[in-house]
Amino acid sequence: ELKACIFDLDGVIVDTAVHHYKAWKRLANSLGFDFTEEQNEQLKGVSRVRSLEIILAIGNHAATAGEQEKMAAQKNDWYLELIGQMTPEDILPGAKEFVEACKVEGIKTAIGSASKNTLTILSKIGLDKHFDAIVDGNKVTKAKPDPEVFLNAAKELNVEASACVVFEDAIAGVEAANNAGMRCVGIGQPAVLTQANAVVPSLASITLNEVKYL
Ligand code: B16
Ligand code: MG
Repeated sequence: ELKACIFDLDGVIVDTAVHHYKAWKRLANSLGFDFTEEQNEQLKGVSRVRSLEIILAIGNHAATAGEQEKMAAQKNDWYLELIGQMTPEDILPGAKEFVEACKVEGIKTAIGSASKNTLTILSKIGLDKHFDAIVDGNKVTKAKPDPEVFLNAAKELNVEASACVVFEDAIAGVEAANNAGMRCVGIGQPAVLTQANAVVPSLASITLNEVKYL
């Protein structure tokens, strides 16, 4: 029986990937190397600290722990400038409608995101009051594919894992859902999100009724 839907934020509710990309590219360029949109795919669902490590490896750029901390903070400042421009129009197709349908049917909702900027983004797009629980990068210690973020969300909702469905756009996120013992709807391409129970291009392409029978 379906009791709760847990949504990843970036790539499921809102498309922030382009802003992450611009800020990381600006950092890479400031260090003297380039960072392509294709390479940016590797950062989806990955924490800020781990993203920086990946970028520094791409540029073959060594940095001390202190330097890395400053770089991550600089990237986040640039990222915050970019997401400061976001409005409710940046909500991905079908996302708000799907969350509202959950409410009508008595299905609980939560956000399960790696982002430490979750609350800022949700208030920018006007969805900060729409979820029963918000578990973000400030509340977890282990990154996806560890199931911690989704298990904590289920706990806050007081629902068992087997009654939850996760919505994820990243491979690591789908794995985290599997590791949590939850069903998972992939948002993206079936060839990429092979471990999901179903894959759709956006929340506009699936109904709550279909999710119940996954
Ligand atoms: P921040 P999600 C993830 O969010 C993003 O997909 C990933 O690209 C980003 O590096 C990570 O959040 C951390 O974000 O720098 O804002 O803390 O997909 O788990 O909602
Ligand atoms: Mg995501």
